[in-house]
Amino acid sequence: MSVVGIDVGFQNCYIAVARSGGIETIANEYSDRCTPACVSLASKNRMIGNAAKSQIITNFKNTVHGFKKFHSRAFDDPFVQAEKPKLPYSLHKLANGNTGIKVRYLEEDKVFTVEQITGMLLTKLKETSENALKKPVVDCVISVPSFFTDAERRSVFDATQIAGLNCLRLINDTSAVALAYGIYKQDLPTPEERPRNVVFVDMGHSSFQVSITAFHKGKLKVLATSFDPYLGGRHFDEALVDYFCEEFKGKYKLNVRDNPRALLRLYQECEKLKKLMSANSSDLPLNIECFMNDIDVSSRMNRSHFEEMCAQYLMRVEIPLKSALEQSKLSRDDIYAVEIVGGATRIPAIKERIGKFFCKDISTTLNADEAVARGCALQCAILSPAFKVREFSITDVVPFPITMRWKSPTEDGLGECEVFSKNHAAPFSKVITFHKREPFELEAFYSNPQELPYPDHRIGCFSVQNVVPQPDGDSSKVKVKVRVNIHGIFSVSSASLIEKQKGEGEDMQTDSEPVVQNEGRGEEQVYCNIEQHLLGWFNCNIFVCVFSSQRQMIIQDKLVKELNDAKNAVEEYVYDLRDKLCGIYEKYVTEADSNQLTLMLEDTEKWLYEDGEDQPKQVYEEKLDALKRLGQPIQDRHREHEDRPRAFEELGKKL
Ligand code: ATP
Ligand code: K
Ligand code: MG
Repeated sequence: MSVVGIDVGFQNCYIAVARSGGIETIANEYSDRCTPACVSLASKNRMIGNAAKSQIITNFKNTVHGFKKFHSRAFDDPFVQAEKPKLPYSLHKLANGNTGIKVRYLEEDKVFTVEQITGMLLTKLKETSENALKKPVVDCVISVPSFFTDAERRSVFDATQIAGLNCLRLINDTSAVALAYGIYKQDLPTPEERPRNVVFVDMGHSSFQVSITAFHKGKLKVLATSFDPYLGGRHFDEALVDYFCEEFKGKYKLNVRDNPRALLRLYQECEKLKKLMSANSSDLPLNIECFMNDIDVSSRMNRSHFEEMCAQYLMRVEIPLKSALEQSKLSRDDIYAVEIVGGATRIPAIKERIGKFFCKDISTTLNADEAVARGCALQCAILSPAFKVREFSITDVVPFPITMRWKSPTEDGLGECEVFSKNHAAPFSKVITFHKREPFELEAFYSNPQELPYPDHRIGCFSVQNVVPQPDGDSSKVKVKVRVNIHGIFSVSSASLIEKQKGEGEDMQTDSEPVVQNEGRGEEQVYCNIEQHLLGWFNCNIFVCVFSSQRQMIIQDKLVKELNDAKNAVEEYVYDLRDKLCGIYEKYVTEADSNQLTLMLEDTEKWLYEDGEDQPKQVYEEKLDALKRLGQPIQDRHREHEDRPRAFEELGKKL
């Protein structure tokens, strides 16, 4: 069984695997440990990761990136509408109102759901881990931002299923980092001692997350999380892009925003420039050749000017830090360390602000890019029965308080109560006791819509069925179990009718306020059915369809790859044999044969660029066989000759 952790970033994905030697971050076929969150659809196949990233400019309409925030978002959502004009590819409103992605694939216009696109990305990451582990990968742990709501988490979870993964846990980015920090620490306080409180800060490409976590030996407890879901490295790129667009309008009369290719190139160059400025405070050049309308553009930028331009973003760094500290009820002196991860924390002005706020030198003991993936792999190792690893328990928090409202058709007793408060421990189950004579409806929603980064505060409706009065006409006691599960997703996990015990007190009969308890003791009970309607939940029929199309796409990609390999094999053979004919093979072939073969190789090369450009696989294989029939005897003669002295030598040794 596999033990794999995947950090699915807005821009960058990392995979870590557990092996007997420990946790290891693995590289893809480009020897790159980072796989871009990018999917490119083409006329014959899909490209995913690095191959897709190289298509961003050439095939910009069909190369999808920056889609992580579209999970389960309505097309009409203001965030989606604000992103739309900035994207090189098209968005499309799906039948259920959600955001879909429209591309041209296999010579057809196609609309994919975000789950499908993320599913494609995960398929690639799965394949990369299978290549590294040399065995099938199914079990995994995947990271999500701590501010992801139920709908977003379920959407990511669906994507894992599309990719054929069994996600043991969706873990919050900062909790994965906390685990990666804590599990190897030998000197954590004992249960009697005061905890070690550590702040974890992660600023990635799209968002900013903070958590404060208390460590004891063998366990960690998240005390508070806070975030700015709309502050990340991309906003700093954008500030530069805005600046240069404006400058080039005056200086070169160029309207960069009208040219998607030029705009994409400018984004890439600005990101490079931003990274250079992190290491260098002097004036740096920006040069782009043949940028637009055959014009070369150039300009300069330095760190202090950049910081001025980004003042509005830098100002926002402190807000989540302050919020986390307040929620944790700790003082700055209680903080043992501030650990930062995520690419954008490399910006000096950001680092500085974090350090200043906590009056502390910040620590960078964790690998800023790989800590999330490593934490995911560690969590997977802990959850997997197939792997032995030190036990380490994680208590996470509920980021947004959850309220339930209930009503029944005829009985009165409409009411509501907050079942999970902010920063309540998670995963966690609670039992709510109702007194009912008939089936009733429960509605779950986030208590404070204004604090949600996600625009819909509904979670779902659950109707509790099979509820009947007691034989004596009294209302029945119905125990409903609600849960924030290991993925951070709310659910009504069961409901049961409690058989009235003889001699039980009458005080239980009223339909007053329900009692909320933590999960407890066993009683005689009959389970009720629960019918649920969740916000933004995939329906099963769609799933079947998506599964089979995902399989077809994988087969199609494989066919295209085999075809390309067959074609490349012919090309390689041609070059290889041609070189050797005038080199090492020269002595083993007559001049006439050599000339004939050279002509044939030339013809084949020409053919590859003309009629042979686009042939079925079999044609390339036959071509290669035909060449080998002539080339092989020469190669054999050469090898025989080479082997002869060696054979004599061996013989000599034996004698
Ligand atoms: P998210 O966590 O928002 O989903 P992500 O995990 O893909 O995104 P990371 O890989 O942590 O993001 O960080 C990528 C960001 O970090 C990009 O904006 C990138 O430009 C930025 N970055 C990387 N190195 C540097 C550097 N040296 N200086 C400044 N920014 C950097
Ligand atoms: K990442
Ligand atoms: Mg990240």
